[in-house]
Amino acid sequence: MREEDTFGEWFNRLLLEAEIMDPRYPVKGLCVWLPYGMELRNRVLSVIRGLLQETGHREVLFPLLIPEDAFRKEGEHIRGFEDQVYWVTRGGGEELDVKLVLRPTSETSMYPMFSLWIRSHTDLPLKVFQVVSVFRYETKMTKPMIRMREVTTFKEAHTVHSSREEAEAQVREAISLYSRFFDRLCLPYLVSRRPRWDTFAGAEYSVAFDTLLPDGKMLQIGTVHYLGQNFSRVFDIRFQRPDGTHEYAYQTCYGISERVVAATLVLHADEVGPCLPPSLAPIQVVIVPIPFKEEREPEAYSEEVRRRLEERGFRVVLDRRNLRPGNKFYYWERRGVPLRLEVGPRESSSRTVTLVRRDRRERREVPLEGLPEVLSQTVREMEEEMRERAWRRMEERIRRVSTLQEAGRAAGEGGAVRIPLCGEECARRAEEETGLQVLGEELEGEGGNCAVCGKPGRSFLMGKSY
Ligand code: P5A
Repeated sequence: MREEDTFGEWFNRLLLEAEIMDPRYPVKGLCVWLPYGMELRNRVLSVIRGLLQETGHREVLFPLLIPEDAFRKEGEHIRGFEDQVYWVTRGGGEELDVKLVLRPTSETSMYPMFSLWIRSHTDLPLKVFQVVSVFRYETKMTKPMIRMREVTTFKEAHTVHSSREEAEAQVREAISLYSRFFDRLCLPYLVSRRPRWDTFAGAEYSVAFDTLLPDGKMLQIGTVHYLGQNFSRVFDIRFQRPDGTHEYAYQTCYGISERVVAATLVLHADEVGPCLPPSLAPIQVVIVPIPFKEEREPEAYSEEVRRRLEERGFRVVLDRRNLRPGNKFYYWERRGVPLRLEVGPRESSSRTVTLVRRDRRERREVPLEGLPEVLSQTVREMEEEMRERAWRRMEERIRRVSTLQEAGRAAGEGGAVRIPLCGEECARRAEEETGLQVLGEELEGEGGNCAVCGKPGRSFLMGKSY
């Protein structure tokens, strides 16, 4: 999968065949979530909701439309988003007095309200999140889930604090929370601080998570931004300290989108289709009855297996359609169902099942007695292995290099590099000379001599990216 269009075609086909998303909607950059895809989306959502709620974030829902004056308040923010917004200028036949933007993200929709809510240090910290659609008029080539014009599953958190230290501690909490989230999706990631030119519009600094896709390009799967007082000054978000003085608040925000679903699908896929991490899979186990010659399928026994597993909370389908078992295997593999149980006359008479893991396709006979325990254990082992395998594959393709020539060569072979650079000026030079992108400075990384000027440097990530 070297050519970009090949990856794109493959991914579109995977989404359609797995019945996750239909990319054929007649507006560029907009797609339809299909029922099975929605179930997957909702499971992913419940993981992130759980993590946010456990760490004290409360869910809110702000309007989709933002009045022009609020949108234009923060200078950097407008410069970053101006070219990407959709405007609503008419209601029916009338021109609107106040033009409205469809939110490209919600800072300018939320922060005027924060200014009304926050009075005192006792109102802080404020930690909220919402799951909404945002609209961005993307000009690069759009791709289902990866670059949408309607991002349908934007999970954005916004926090407000009474000191810089507390807000920066929140940045670290967000990084840890997202790390745990990606671990649950069995996704490998690299964390780096973005260079100034790639910082979120209006932020002091941005930390991003990237993962490596099979075509050798990096995909940003989440970002955490320290906003400092940039927005609180323009939106007048002030609080009274215990000593009676007033101060502008310190803010952070962080977000992820359906890109994380795309990454989960492609990083655990083989030539047939995806393999979903079993704890997230809408269907965890498919039972396929295997009829023997003229005998009828072991109907009662298959039912019994299904009932036993459902009672123990597994999401199970018993596929009794009139199709050959081989066709059924293929059908469910394309949908990423992680576990398959084959039940034939032999299994029926010995009261066992044949268990097949989607990722390894190895077969194993398991007694019905104790099957739920074996499956729970298998789910844990399988996720651990999927996570490790994906990490290994990514790390193998991220080479540590010390010169720009080596960086160019490694990226040409379909990967990314860690390279020592001394700062942003040399990072710019490195981009110009290699045609690659500097993703950012690793938060934890080994230094070396700057590949551009030779001074002591820190570890930067470079590669091609979406
Ligand atoms: C953080 C949340 C923000 O918008 N405001 C609120 C901040 N950050 S961001 O980096 O611009 O976006 C967060 C993540 O959303 C994903 N993303 C997209 N996914 C699909 N299609 C798009 N067009 C798109 N744009 C951004 C990225 O993963 C990004 O890190």
